[in-house]
Amino acid sequence: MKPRDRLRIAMQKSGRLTEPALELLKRCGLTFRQSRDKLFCFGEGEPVDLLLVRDDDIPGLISQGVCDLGIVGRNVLNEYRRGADGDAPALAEWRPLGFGRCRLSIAVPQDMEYREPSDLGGRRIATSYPGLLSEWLKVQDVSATVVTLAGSVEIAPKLGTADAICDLVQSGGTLVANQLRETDVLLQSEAVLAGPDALPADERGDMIELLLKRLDGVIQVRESRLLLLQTSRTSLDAVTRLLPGGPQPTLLPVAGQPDQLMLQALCAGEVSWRQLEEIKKAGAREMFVLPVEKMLA
Ligand code: PRT
Ligand code: ZN
Repeated sequence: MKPRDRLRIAMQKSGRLTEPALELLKRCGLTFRQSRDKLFCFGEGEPVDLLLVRDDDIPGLISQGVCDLGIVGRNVLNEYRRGADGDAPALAEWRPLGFGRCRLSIAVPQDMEYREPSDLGGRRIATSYPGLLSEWLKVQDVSATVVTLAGSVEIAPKLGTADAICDLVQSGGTLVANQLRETDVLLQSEAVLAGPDALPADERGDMIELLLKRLDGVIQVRESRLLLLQTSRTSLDAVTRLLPGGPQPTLLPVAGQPDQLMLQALCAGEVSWRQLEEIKKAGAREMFVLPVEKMLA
């Protein structure tokens, strides 16, 4: 294939990952002119174009060299890797992207007795992820029949075509609605940036490196929170010990209250209500958690 001088990224045309993927690329400074057939989007500023396809096709397009990178669920990428023949170029997960989170789980009818994976022995399990399921069954040393279905996996037990299922779960609502109960998690998934195992040796390799740097910056800012709080000097140690990971906090005096301090800490992830409540118990008050818009160290 003749070398391309523009980078091509495959992403889902229409589905759960489409909007957040476009938003992420936009934050990386990439904007696109949508073409009429909406399969190919030409990149306006940078030499980076998009191919909009079904998510299941993304790993194959990278493997064949039609695209240089792809944004796809880890579930789809790993399933492809299990099924890919040995001659196909290996694919790598370059970055986790922090959206499209879900898990691939085993679920059984609520009235089925289930304590451990060996209870699946001799049963039929419906899934759209035969590669990942077979691998898990092997690790668990369980012999079961894998029934591969393209969709509507959750109704298989009711239809009598399977005894259990292995499917993606997010809120768990679909399982409850189908009288199923989640028993084992095979894979924690989210959208990832996928690419070939090694960077191309031409200009596209340089472009990918540049994109990865921007992506890292965007992800770092997106996941950062600024925590502001007030504490007495005597509670300072106890409060500081509970702060979520991040660089050393900054301490500021509070006008007219010499025993009080204002603390400012950059946290490397969500700060949960529970964490806030713990920090408050340790002596903090006037707490604020703020998103970080931009950061230049
Ligand atoms: O047309 P195309 O093939 O591109 O789209 P698709 O229908 O295959 O994919 P889509 O848009 O449904 O999902 C794309 C990706 O989003 C998946 O590969 C996952 O990586 C990720 N994702 C995150 C999910 C979910 N959450 C999710 N909840 N994909 C599917 N689901 C389904 C699941 O299959 C089940 O039917 O939602 C149901 C469970 O949801 P809860 O909230 O009821 O538990
Ligand atoms: Zn799909």
